[in-house]
Amino acid sequence: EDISGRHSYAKYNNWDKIVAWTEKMVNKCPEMVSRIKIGSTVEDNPLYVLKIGKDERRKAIFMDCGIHAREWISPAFCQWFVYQATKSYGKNKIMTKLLDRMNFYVLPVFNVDGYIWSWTQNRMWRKNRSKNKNSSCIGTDLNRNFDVSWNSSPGTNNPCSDIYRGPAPESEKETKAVTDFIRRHLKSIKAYITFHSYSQMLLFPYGYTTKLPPNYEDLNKVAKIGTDVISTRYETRYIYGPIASKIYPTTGSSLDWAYDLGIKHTFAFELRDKGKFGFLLPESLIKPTCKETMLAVKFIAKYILKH
Ligand code: ING
Ligand code: ZN
Repeated sequence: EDISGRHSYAKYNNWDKIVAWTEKMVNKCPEMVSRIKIGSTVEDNPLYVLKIGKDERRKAIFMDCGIHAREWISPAFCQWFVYQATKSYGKNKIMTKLLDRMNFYVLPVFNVDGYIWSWTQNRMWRKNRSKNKNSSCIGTDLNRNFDVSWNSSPGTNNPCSDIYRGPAPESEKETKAVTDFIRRHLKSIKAYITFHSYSQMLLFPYGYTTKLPPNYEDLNKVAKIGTDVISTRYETRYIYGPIASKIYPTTGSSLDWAYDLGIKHTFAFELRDKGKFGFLLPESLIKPTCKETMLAVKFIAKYILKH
């Protein structure tokens, strides 16, 4: 990988560049962007959330990217989102209205240690980098580590598995930092959106049961329109629906956890593509992917503002 050169929205940026970028965004737009350190990782890297918005407003949306190390398009989207939001404030009517009335909390890289590992040692790494007792295998899958039906899936208790749930719910510093932050801001957070790749799907609860969530009709409608909106730009086809039936059953995911905590609108994007390049999505596809995804995120935000 090319680790020289400047930060670019059309390239994948390593962790050092992303940290420098967070500082740059704050310095460029101090009245609109602030950086909150919500915790640190196993390897003592900082976990930064960028807060975008004018001040403590009634509503907020929490978004995270890069919970899985190898899904590089995901942090790329969070960076794009922050850039577009700040750039179009005062120019684009919808974005101006959104930022005047709500805050976005954006965690551009959730799994920082894993992300660094995927740049330096193993491009296909997924989990975090914590050591496991009685095993030489490394890492917990942060998206199986949340306190929701954590116990119920035997397939996730092997430390050598890519979907290892960890020794206890919220055992991982990264998970704990995020859940503590969300709990502290629960009154304002009206939507939770998490970005993965790949498969081109817009998913919502549940993963741990095939039961439908109470506001299924609502979530389904938003997801349907969201995927329609995505297709308007480059005709990219997304499917939508509950995790358990559209992709596979999962326990301990951030999406179900946030939903059961009381955030009634929670969505997971599986960004491009459908497997041709998979996790190795070429840099030439970063901008198109971000642009079409932005349309859906804006739609969801508008919906949250109205309801
Ligand atoms: N897929 C997700 C995974 O953790 C997912 C799917 C998303 C499950 C949201 C539950 C909640 O398996 C990838 N590609 O990581
Ligand atoms: Zn993922």
